[in-house]
Amino acid sequence: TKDWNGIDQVVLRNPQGASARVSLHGGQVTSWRNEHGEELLFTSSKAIFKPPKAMRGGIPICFPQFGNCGSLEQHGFARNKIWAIDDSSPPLLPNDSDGKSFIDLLLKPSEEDLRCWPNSFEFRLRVSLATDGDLTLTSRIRNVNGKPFSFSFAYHTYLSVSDICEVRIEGLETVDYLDNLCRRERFTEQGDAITFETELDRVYVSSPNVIAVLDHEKKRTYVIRKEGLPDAVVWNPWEKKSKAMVDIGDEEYKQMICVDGAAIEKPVSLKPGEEWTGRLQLSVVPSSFCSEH
Ligand code: TA6
Repeated sequence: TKDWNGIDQVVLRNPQGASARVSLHGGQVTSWRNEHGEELLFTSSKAIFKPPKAMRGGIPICFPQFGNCGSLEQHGFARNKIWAIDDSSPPLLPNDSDGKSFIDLLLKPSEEDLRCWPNSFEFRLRVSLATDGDLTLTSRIRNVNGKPFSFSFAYHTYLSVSDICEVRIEGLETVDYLDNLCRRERFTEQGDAITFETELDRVYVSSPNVIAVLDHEKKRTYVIRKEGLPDAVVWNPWEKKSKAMVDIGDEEYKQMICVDGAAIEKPVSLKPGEEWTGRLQLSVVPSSFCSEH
């Protein structure tokens, strides 16, 4: 199918009727639906579908830089580039394609990219949809015999929630975080779970590899499993920041939460020929809420 400006999208389906859509623009997952056709990722109603900007929502890929702490544009250039379908990549792991429908995408630096980031990389992304509806993104980034280079990375994942005020995040208790709202100063999470009543923009460092995002109203929990991604970004812009952003509705912050598997605090360094793998697996499970939640 075609996406917002005629750029190809690949639709993955499983036998139960779950689906996912991946755009060649940015290698961005733009939709993930369960077998009932319910959309599980947030997409802004005011998203701007105009290259090279990334669409606000889904899962933009932040590479080779997270945020604007570097010389590149915010979150790096990978999400603003047109990727190619890669039908040459060998299967990542034998169990990766068991019963899963998947697509392999490839990004290599253009002349323009090499001017602003002179490193010879190959970025292979596999997006797969399992028979149980789980969505898995596997990134393999290789240094193709250039000089050593480092990068930071995030799967900038916009989860769809009913009401941010009824969302709890479990799994990051007592984890240190860098607070983007106060000069990335380091704090330690004290709470028993993260709840939301104002803008929150944090990088939880060396975080556990399983994080749960509970949506009270929908009585369901997103389970995020990550490998090779030591950090977790948690972000909600809240009202004031949303009003300042053209590509999100003033009230839509209530229906989204970003929880990103990431490698930020310690950038990944690759010597010539070395390869890094970062994997994110998203599941949705019914959550039985006890009364006190
Ligand atoms: O921590 C997430 C973050 O860096 C926020 O500060 C905010 O800028 C968000 O990413 C969205 O960035 P974007 O460039 O997609 O608008």
